[in-house]
Amino acid sequence: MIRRHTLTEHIMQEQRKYPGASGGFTGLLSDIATASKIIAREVRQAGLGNILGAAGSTNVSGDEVKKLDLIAHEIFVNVLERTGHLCIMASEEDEDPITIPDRFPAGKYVFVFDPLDGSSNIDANVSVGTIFSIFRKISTDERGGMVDILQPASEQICAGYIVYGSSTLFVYTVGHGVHGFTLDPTIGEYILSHEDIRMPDQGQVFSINEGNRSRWFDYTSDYVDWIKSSVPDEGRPYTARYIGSLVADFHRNLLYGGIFLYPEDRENPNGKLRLLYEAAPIAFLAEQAGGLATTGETSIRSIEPAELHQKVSLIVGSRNDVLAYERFRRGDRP
Ligand code: P6P
Repeated sequence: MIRRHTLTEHIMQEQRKYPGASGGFTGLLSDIATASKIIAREVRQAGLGNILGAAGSTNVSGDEVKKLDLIAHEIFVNVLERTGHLCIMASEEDEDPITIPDRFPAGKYVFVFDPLDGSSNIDANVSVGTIFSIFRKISTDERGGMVDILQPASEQICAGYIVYGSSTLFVYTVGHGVHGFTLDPTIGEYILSHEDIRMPDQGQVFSINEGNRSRWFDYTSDYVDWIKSSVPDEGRPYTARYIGSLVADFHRNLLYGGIFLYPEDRENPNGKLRLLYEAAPIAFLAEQAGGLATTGETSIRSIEPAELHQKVSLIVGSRNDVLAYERFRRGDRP
């Protein structure tokens, strides 16, 4: 039997590259993996309990909150607040930063996350996912504060997502490539299944919600019309794929190549997606896999957030595809 790397072994191997490492970061990633396994169980059984459907509330961004959103949020907070690796957290599901209770030790890392992205798809059993970023604490305060959260996307030391789909996949980067691990539920371990993922320089898939067309600026409409008539070198035209779950749409394009676009429009001048816990981690992963992630004008990873739930336009995917959109954005036409 060929025994494959587990996520834990992979993290320990990464840790050995830093002789002075205390093991705290390794512990944090293991905690994230533990929380994700619990969430995977809840997502798998969602149709059986009464946790489908709306929780009767909306989050700070005005999105309807589903019960599983809250469950996933609470699982991450409960698992991560007590192990002494974090100084503070921030979640899509909480308007304010989440402090580490005094009864637990504080650590040197910051955890920013979207506990269950794509939740509007939950009731239809479509893939959803967790997206996360990790920063180092930069303040002198033991318990951390907003200054530790509002760091430039370029300061991320780790980014990743877990996609709860036909299988549960943990994908992460610490700046040495992008690696994917599939959960083997029979042993409760994530097993290396996608080592050093590389995004093709050009894809044949474009992902955008064409239901928003009436709101688009001309450069976006012109780009979409062009991409629909465009035939890449392989001679097959681009195909449209849009799941409405960022993690699922991005993961497909990461493996196959392609472009995902959620640009600014007349109603959303800053786009819809949130910088800190959606666009920034996805951008780190895309760049580590050889792709690009921009607003259409500037690199996502160059942006310094001004507020916790700040929105940003996101154009992410294969290098040549993103560059083509940027040409339309600045007024060039092929
Ligand atoms: P729309 C899910 O709510 C989300 O934040 C992302 O996962 C997804 O890419 C996007 O919004 C979908 O938005 O407006 O197309 O439904």
